[in-house]
Amino acid sequence: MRIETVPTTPIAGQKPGTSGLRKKTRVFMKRHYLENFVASIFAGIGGVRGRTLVLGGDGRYFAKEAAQVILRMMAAHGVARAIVGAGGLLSTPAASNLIRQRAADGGIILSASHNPGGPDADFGVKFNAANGGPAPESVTDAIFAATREIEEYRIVVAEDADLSAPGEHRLGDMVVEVVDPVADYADLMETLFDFDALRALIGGGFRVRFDAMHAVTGPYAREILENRLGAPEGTVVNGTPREDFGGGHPDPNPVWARELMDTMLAEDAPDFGAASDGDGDRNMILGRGVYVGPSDSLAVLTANAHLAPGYADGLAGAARSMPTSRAVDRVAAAKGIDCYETPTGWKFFGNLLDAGRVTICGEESAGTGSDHVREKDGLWAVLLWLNVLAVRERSVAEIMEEHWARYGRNWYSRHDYEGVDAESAEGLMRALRARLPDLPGETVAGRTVEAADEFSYHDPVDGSTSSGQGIRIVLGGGGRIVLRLSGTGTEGATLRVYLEDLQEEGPFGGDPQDALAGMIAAAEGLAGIREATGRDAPDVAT
Ligand code: G16
Repeated sequence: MRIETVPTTPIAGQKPGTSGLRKKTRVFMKRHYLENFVASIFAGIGGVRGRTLVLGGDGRYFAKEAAQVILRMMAAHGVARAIVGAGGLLSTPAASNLIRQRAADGGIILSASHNPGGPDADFGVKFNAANGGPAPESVTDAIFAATREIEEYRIVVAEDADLSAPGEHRLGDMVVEVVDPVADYADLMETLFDFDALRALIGGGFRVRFDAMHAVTGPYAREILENRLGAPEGTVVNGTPREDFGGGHPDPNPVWARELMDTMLAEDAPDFGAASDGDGDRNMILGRGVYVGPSDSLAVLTANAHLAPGYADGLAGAARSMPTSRAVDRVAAAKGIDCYETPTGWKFFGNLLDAGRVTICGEESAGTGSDHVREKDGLWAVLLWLNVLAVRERSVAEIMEEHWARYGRNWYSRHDYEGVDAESAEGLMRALRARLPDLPGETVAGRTVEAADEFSYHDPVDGSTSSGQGIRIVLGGGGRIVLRLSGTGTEGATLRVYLEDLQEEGPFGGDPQDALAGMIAAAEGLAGIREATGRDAPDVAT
């Protein structure tokens, strides 16, 4: 085996964001770009000699080439065994599961999640630690530090490894173990949910539609929903992973999963609809004629999880990211369990899950998950919903009505302003930050400001502090406005404005944009969004 040592120099801007390093695909394809970052991961985790690492991803454009480069670098840096999903595929939750099941030292996932794929779209690389979860900030900081000092990397000179089917090969001294990407994950799901009840539900004529958005979840959904649960062929649509996700935006929300929305809002709609994103960790839930927002979904699942066998003993606690609505807090309070508020980013749930403080976690960005892996998990959320529906024998719409009647409705919407000039976006945040001390007591859009601060998280498990995690303004009557800049965009800045308001008495129907009109006006009044972004309306409102 010939190992080449390639001299290189640091490349600016390789700082991992909310979820790994995401850049334009053409940036990743530049000379040394991928290699520098991968060698920096190896350095940042203290070297990889003798270690076992998992490798996979959502199969987007450039992933095949990148996987071969990474395998050659793993071999050259002394990795003992690489466990790779056949075809280079592994959904993010399946990768997390594999790392845990095989007691690997971590894994590299090639994905830019819900961002589009293709030569002119986005690519990403993230590292997950031995617990199966996204690397914590201490590790991503070490990786970033390594990117700024790198002088060389090593790579073996070899033919491409055959990743087409399960089997074992050698690349120099390293074993390349190619595994079925679906089987272990599907087996895990069978341990958590009542598959007999689900088979009976579906066999009884309950109609399901799952939109895989041409992304990685297709093979997983087909195996679980169609093969193991007996749903008719065609239940899973857009189920073949494509390098460019069929030219779409694999983001399961009412805007990007319009086709599914239209199907579910039509008269002859199926009973249950769901979608997942590029790498299979996000989910969207719908019933006939009803869309369940991610924050509400987290609250409903927290209230009902005990109905599934894997959670029959109850939940240790719940956690949500700060911008996620406080609907789950109301459920946790009623159940008498702790509810933690963490910064945006699944990595912040890891310590709470590892310490057994929480069982369920979720985010407004369409992520829900539990302690079964250390990532959010799209199909898991779908199966838990189905399990709840099977036990409760209610429609999705009825479950939502009953939930709101009991806990009240936390109206919620997120407004995104994408590709905004970074300096203007930062200027808006700076100006608002400066006003925070004076805001409490002021009246905005008819409501009194009760509290205003910039969120700082003190991890109760490892004692670390993460500051600058978004501005939150709490208004009387259950209103709240949160503003932060996204950490997953690849162009300019994305300003996210999260709007929430509480209604305690029914009727609960209506359009969230109408119910939140007061909050929307208050946000504009406080932050001057139109002027700073140059936009009259958000690019995406979900
Ligand atoms: C990632 C993170 C999530 C986060 C989301 C949005 O999701 O894993 O924890 O909520 O990005 O982050 P931001 O608001 O900074 O763009 P994914 O599905 O893209 O990996």
